[in-house]
Amino acid sequence: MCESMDEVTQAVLARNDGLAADLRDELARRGVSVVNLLSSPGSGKTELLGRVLARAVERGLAVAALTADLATENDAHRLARSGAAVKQLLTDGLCHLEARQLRGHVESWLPEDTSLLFIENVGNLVCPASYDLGESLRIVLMAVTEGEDKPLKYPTAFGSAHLVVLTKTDLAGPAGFDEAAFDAHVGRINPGVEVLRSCARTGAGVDALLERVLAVWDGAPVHRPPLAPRPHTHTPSHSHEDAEAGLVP
Ligand SMILES: Nc1nc2c(ncn2[C@@H]2O[C@H](COP(=O)(O)OP(=O)(O)OP(=O)(O)O)[C@@H](O)[C@H]2O)c(=O)[nH]1
Ligand SMILES: [Mg+2]
Repeated sequence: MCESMDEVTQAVLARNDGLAADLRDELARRGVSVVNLLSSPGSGKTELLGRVLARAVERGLAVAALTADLATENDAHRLARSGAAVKQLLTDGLCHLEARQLRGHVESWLPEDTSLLFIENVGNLVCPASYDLGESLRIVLMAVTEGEDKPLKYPTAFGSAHLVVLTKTDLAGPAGFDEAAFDAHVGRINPGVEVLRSCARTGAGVDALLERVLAVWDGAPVHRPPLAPRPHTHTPSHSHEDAEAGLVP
């Protein structure tokens, strides 16, 4: 039977949802909370996460981080300076992480005593938004230099966030960033979601972010919108080469 591209995509996403649900159960059994960080490339995920991990290590918390990249191990080297357990996950060109990629690392690498696992997703505000990774908290970051209209342009990502973090606030003035418009846009896409402000250069917002994550870990209620509808139709687990070769209908 010849399936349409949309049917193939829906099947891949449904399979990922099933694996993510299993992973969530397994992580809960081990007492691990997962925080999934999503943003476009260069928004400051690694810089901010490095600071959050360092604070967590100072406080004696058992934290770990998996960072995903298409091609380099740069971010793992940066994050490892925090003293936390860190691993690079290479996606070999795939634009997002899937639950199946995570499962092996959770089984083979994640230190037994880990309480909090941070995942830095591939820098991309489109594809990663459609993939549940079994996370307890999904954080979507955006830098002031990206423009206040981005929540409206990327509704799947912003609509599925449990928490939004505005980064690089030191550059808000030079960038002419309109904070009121940004807040209004976030509120339109994801009513009631909390927005934190941060600046990795000064450390502003680092403690607030860690407290927010720890509150969820302690079972505090979090604003949890359902995952937004998935307009994204890019074929996920099949490679572009497969599609080009006509292997995917
Ligand atoms: N001025 C300023 N620059 C920052 C801040 N946070 C990060 N940067 C810079 O922004 C650039 C990108 O930061 P990264 O942390 O690598 O961004 P990323 O989101 O991890 O990027 P990818 O992993 O490639 O998606 C780097 O040059 C950082 O030094 C900040 O708060 N203020
Ligand atoms: Mg990074």
